[in-house]
Amino acid sequence: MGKDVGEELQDQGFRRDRLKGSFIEPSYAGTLSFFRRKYSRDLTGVDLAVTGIPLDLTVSNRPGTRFGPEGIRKASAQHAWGPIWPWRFDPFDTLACVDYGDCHFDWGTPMEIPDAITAHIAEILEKGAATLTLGGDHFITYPILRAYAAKYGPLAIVQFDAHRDVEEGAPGRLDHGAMFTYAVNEGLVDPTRSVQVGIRTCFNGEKSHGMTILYADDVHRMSAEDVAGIIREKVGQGPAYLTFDIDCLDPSTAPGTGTPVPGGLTSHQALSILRAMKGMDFKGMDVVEVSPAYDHAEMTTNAAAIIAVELLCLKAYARGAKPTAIPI
Ligand SMILES: [Mn+2]
Repeated sequence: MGKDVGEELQDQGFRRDRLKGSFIEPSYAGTLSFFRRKYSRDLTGVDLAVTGIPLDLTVSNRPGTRFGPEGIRKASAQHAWGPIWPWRFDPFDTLACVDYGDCHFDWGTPMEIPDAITAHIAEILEKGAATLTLGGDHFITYPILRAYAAKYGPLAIVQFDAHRDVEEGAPGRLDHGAMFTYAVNEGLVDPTRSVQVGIRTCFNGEKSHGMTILYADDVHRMSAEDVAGIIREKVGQGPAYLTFDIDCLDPSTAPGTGTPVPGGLTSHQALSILRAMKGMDFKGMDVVEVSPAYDHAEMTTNAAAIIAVELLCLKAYARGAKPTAIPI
């Protein structure tokens, strides 16, 4: 558990004076930054910036994901107290991390939004920090990948999702069901090294541009270690990006999303797979499609906050974080 450093560090969202470590602050009070990180645009010494992209203009069904970043930040407060179970370390002891705030764009000029997102992520990458992005609908991953591919070349994507998001569409359309077709066609994604996990829709035949598809039924029959083993083998050693659409989880676990599909993963399944992937180091990550208006009892924002911090545990582990000997 993090140390209670007293009143002087409450409202850590703007008062904390160090980039690392976790300190106790009431979960119901204070500035609701992501896991009580400092809100800052200063990336000096920062390993990873968390940023929100409050977009819901590209959805095919229910909107509301513009409230996703706010919801995930609020839910994260109750978990921001130190070592994460069962990793037994605090990822923020290893990763210098800030909450970079949100990407801003004009909702009245939607066709300009993709470039605004790419520029927002590129300005973070240029300063040497990685990103964990809170969506926003899933379209945001495409302009994010543009920024990442400009720096690293084509990336493998590991996509947790109910949908494959590979519909055909005229380039330039804003569509959260087609953007991985655009990303593959533009050479941002290496499909032969990419894996889609938890899929349970297939409108576009069986094609996923050569990506490996692990349907939800397969995942339910497999162990977490076997799923992680396939991901690890396919991705290999090249640069990789992880995108987690919260609708990969079953609606009984995560109802607060725009296009829910029954038959998905439990939180335990998803977290077990992520934990079995330890050792993999993703260049960037996102958690998308959280739509708080359809949530109940904050169960979806809560799941998203934990998935987000476990993604940071993956990154911290790859950077040498070690489990504490102290029981937690
Ligand atoms: Mn989806």
